[in-house]
Amino acid sequence: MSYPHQITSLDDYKSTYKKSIEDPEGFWASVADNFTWRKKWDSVLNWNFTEPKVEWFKGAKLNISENCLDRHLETRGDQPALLWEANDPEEHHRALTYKKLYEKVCQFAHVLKNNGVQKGDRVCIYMGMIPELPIAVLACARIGAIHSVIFGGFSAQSIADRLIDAQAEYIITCDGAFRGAKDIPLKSVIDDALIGIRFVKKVIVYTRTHTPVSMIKGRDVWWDDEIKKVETLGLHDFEPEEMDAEDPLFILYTSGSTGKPKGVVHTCGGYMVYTNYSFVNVFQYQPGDIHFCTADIGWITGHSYIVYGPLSAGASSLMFEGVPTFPDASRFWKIVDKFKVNILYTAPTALRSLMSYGDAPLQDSDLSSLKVLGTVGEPINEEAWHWYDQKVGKGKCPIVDTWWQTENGGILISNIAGITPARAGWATLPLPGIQPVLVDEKGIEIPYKEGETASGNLCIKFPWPGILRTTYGDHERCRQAYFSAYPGLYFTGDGALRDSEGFYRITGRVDDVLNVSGHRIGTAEVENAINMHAGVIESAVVGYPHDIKGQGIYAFVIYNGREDSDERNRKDILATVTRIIGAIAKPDKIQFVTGLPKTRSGKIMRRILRKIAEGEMKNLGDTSTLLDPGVVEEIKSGKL
Ligand code: 6R9
Repeated sequence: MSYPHQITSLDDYKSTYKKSIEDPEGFWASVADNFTWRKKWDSVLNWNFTEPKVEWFKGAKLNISENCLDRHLETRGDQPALLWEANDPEEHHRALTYKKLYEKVCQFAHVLKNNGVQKGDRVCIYMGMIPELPIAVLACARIGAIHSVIFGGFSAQSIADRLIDAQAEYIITCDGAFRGAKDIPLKSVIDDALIGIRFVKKVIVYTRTHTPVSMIKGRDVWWDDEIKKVETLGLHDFEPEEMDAEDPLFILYTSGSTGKPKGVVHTCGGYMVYTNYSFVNVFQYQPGDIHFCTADIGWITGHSYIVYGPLSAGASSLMFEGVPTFPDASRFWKIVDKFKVNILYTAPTALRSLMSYGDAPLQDSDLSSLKVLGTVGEPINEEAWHWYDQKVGKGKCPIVDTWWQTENGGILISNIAGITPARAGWATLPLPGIQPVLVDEKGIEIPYKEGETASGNLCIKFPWPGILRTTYGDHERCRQAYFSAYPGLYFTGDGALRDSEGFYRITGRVDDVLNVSGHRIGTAEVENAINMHAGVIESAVVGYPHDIKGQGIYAFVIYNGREDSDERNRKDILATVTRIIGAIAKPDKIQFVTGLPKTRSGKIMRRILRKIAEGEMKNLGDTSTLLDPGVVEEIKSGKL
C-alpha cells in the first residue's frame, strides 16, 4: 500500500467513514500522523459553529512547504514534482524534479526576504500559469507570508479591491501571460490597479512574454535580477519558518450573494491534511502517476489539486499554461498522450465545449495512459458525463464527480475512483469526516432514512480540517454568510437531492450566486458593475441555462443614457463590466426595460426575472404582491 490512509475497498470506505464520524478526533489525528510536524498538537479539534471558531491541531508547528518539498527529497528527489506544458505546443515543456523545485522555492524565499517580506505579510500573486506561480506560492508558504493569488482574468479594479481588503504590500506578477491566441499584459494591469494605492512596497516581475513594461524605480524589481543576487551568494537552502497549525496560509477571494468578494482564509495545518487526504483518496493516486488538473491556480481547485494536495503527496503534477481549444480542440488529448497522463481533472464546461467539436479532435489520440477522470466546479449533465466516459475514458476509467467549494479547502462529496460507485450527474457519497445534512426551508434537518429520497438545502454539521476559518478582516461576515442561515450548521449555498442509498446530487446554488463556466460570480457584483455605467439607472442580473457555460448571465437594465443604438449601449455596458470585474463577468444577454418587478417594499423579485430569462413565461407564480404588475408584461414582450 502506497499511502497509509488510502482507502482500498468499498468495505474499507464504509468502515473508515464510520470511524471518522464516531471518533473524528482520533481519525484525523491518525491521518495527521503521516506528515512532518516540528511539534505535535496539544489538541486535535476545538470548535463551535456559533462564533464560529474552528481550530485543528492547535499548538502544532509545521511548514507546509517542508511537507511538499523537503520530506520528499530523500525518497523522490529525482522524480518530477511539476511538469509544465506551454501555451505554444512548439515551446519546449519543462519538468522540475523535487530537488529542483526545492532549490527554486528556497531561492525565491530568499528573494522575498531580501525584498522585505515578513511572516504574516500578505503577498498578492497575479501571474499566468507558469511554474514560477507555484514557486512563488510555495516560497510565500516557506517564509510564512500569506499568499493571495488573483486569477489572471480579473481587472485592475478587482485587483485594487483585493489589495486593499488584504492590505497586501507585496505583489508578484509577470510582464504578461500567454493564453490561447491572446497575450495578457499583466504588469500593465497591475500598474493600473496601483494608481492611487500607496501602501504597496514591492512588485516583483517575472519575464514571460517580453511585452514592454514600465518599471517604477524603488518599487518594481525583476525576478531574474533578484534570483541572480541570491545565486551569486550560493544560497540554495532556506530554513522553513515554523508556523502554528492555525496560522493563515492563504487568502482566496470568492463571490458570495452580497457585495464584494470575500477573502476566504485557510490555515497551514488543517488545509494541508485535508488536501492531501482528499487527493490520495478521491483520485486513488499511485506513486509515479501523472496527475493533470486543468484548473488555473487562481482558483481553489488549482491551489488544492495542482499545488498542495499533489506535492504534499510527492506526486507528479502537470500544469498547462494555455486553453483547451488552442491551437485547436485536440490540445488536451495531445497533452495526455505527450505526458502519459494517468489522472485528468477538469470542468464540465471544458468538456461541453470540446464535445461541440465532435469526435475528430480525439481521433489521433491514444489516451490509453488514462486511469481516472474527474470533474469539478458545476453539475455535470449526463450527456457530457457519457461523452467523457466513452470518448475520453474509453469506458474503462472511473469518473469522479467532485463537489466542493473555495471555503471547503478540498473535495467534500465525491465517489472514490474505482472504489465507491459512480453515477452520472451524482457527486454520490461524502468523504470520511464529512457529515452532510439536508434542511428544509424552515431549517429543519431532513434525516436520512434508508429507502427514502429527499431534497433540500445542503449543510455540513461537523467541521473537517479544510473548512475556512474566517473571511479576512471581517469575521462577522463569515458568520453571516455561512453560519447564520441555519444555526449550528455550515450552509453551502447549494441545493441537493439525496436518494434512497444516501447518494447526493448537487442541483446548483440556491442563493444569488451564478456559476458561469464553473466560475462563481455574484449577481450583486455584476449589477454593481453595470450600474457604474453612466447611462444606467438600475439593473437586475439572473442566471439562465447555457449549453456550454452551464449558466449564462442575463441582465435587465433600465437605461437613460445618450440616445444611441441599443447595440452601442450594450457594448458600452460590456466594456464597463470588463473594466470593473473582468471579462468573465460579461452578461451574455442584456435586455433594456423601463421598470423592474419590485415588491411594495422595493425588493426586486428575481424569481420572476429568472423565469423570464429561462423562457418560462407562463408559469411566473404569484405576481400580486408587485408594486406594478404591468412591468412584467412589458419585460415578457421584449424578451431577447
Ligand atoms: C471547487 C469549486 C463552488 C460551487 C459550489 C457548487 C459548484 C462545484 C460541483 C458543483 C455540482 C460539482 N460546484 N463542484 N456543483 N457538482 N461537482 O468549484 O469551488 O469556485 O468556490 O465553487 O461550485 O455550486 O457551491 P468554487
